[in-house]
Amino acid sequence: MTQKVADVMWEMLAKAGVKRCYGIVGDALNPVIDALRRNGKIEFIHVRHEEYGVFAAVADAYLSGNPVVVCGTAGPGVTHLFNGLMDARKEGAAVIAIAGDVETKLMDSAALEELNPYKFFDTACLYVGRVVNPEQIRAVVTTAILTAVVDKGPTVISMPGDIASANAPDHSLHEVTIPAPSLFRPADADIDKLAEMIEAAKKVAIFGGDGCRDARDEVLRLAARLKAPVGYSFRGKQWLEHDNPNAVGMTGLLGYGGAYNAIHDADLMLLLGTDFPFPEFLPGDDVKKVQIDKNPKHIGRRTAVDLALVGDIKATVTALLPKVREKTDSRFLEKHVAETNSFHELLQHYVVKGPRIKPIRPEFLAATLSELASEDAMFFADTGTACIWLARHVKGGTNRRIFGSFSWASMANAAPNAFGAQLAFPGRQTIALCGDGGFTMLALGDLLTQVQRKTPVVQIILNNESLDFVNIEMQEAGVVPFGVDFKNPNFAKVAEAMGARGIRIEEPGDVREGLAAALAHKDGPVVVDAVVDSYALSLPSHIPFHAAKGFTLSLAKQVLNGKMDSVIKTIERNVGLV
Ligand SMILES: Cc1ncc(C[n+]2csc(CCOP(=O)(O)OP(=O)(O)O)c2C)c(N)n1
Ligand SMILES: [Mg+2]
Repeated sequence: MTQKVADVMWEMLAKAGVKRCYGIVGDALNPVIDALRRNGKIEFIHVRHEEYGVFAAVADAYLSGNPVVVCGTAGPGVTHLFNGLMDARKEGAAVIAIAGDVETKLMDSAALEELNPYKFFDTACLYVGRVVNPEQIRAVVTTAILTAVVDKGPTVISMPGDIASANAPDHSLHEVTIPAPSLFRPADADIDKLAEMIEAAKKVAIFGGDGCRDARDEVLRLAARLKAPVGYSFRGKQWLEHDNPNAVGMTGLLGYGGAYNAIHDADLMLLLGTDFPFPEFLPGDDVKKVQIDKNPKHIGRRTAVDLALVGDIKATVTALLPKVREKTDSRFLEKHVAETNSFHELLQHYVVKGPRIKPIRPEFLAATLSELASEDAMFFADTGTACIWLARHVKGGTNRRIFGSFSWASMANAAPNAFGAQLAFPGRQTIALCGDGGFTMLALGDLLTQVQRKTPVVQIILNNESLDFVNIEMQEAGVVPFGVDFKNPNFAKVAEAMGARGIRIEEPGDVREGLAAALAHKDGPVVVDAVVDSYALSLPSHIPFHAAKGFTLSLAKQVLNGKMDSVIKTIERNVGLV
């Protein structure tokens, strides 16, 4: 049989390493899906909502390193992809969207389900190819694959049904070879400048992000040589925190440890592979700053820098190391590590007292989860308070992974992320810490997908009957919390009715046993309905002035003054929680 355009497309995608396509079928896509079925090398993951499929694909692609395909049919099915593609863009995941398109004879006539893919995807995607002639297929598919993989972000192939089912040109099927990551580092002259700045500084602090992913050893070696405390963004935590004697935690709204003070107290701050988006938590001009990133757009946009170096962290730090001398004075490092240790002790308060506090404290729940999970578990947090508990109470490790919508900050990412990760790494523990708002927004319907596939995903719902993170935000801003409360069903019963395992935990004494049972369940999805305390004060490590001004709660005000211990005492005394 003559190959159709869609046959060529799937064959090229399969040869480039695509193993899964998440999505929903429909009219314009029918010839595309028929070709996928004929091809047989790429598994079709039929989800109930296209957005769920994209969040799954984002985690799948980010964690596996392989490109992953999603699909939606013309118009409405395509628009459902959008939020997930924005997430892929921000989190740096190689996701290729096959967007169904109206037949070419109908284009630009406001036909049913017609959508202009160039206009629509412009904000989210790094490349949009609209195939209106079979001769385009090799060029468009090659560009979509290579751009997604090399530039790490979403691309789109917009495919009208009539073109998908047209005969492919004989010459069109080509293999796309995926290059290994190129070595990319600044010029020697710039590395020399950096070495001079380091030599001139007495106190150097490092702040790292996801760009340190492949450079953990080099960054730790540099930190050890410079006696530099190492702080990190949420995306940098999993690469830089564990087994690192120089680790000082995170700054920002989720912050903990000595990171904030370390970077403010330094003479020189090295920003390594981070686009940390909160300038108010970064020091001003009295601290010199050097930023290194392979993406020049990340440099200098959050804070002014004294030296900008474009290159990947591993290659740059490797070239730098022979040029820097060991620093001998370790007082700066010791001071901020000590501060970090005492902060960790404070964070233990609700963990230690947790077994006796009802409603359940999320700190206790998260810390117990971290303790019980396997050494190669993968954790995903919904945007919301789950991020706070994940950042502060879930311990990383060489083989553990921590992921979420950290840069795009969409709700409802965790369950689909964990689902995609489970498909990429079958049998490995994939744990989603979900908000009840997030779970009911997107994850509930596709629990059926997990049930049908018997996918062993552990979903733990922080059942606080509130959009709690926004509740906290509103109080910070000095406005009366409004529109944040809602009522929930018993999620364990709902899960059981849908065919999943359901576990409800109301008593603090049942937390350990309930979580252990959930983690041991391998025969399909499990939903843990954990009834937790709402407005469990998030206790930021440091709050900038403009947020501080509006704080209305006296407890929160004390936190701003760094008196977390007295906050805990106040809660003990006034609220009688413990
Ligand atoms: C799609 C989307 N809608 C709204 C928001 C704003 N937002 C951020 S966190 C949050 C609350 C999340 O509530 P829930 O999932 O219940 O988690 P909780 O904070 O209560 O643990 C909201 C509404 C968002 N980030 N994304
Ligand atoms: Mg909630």
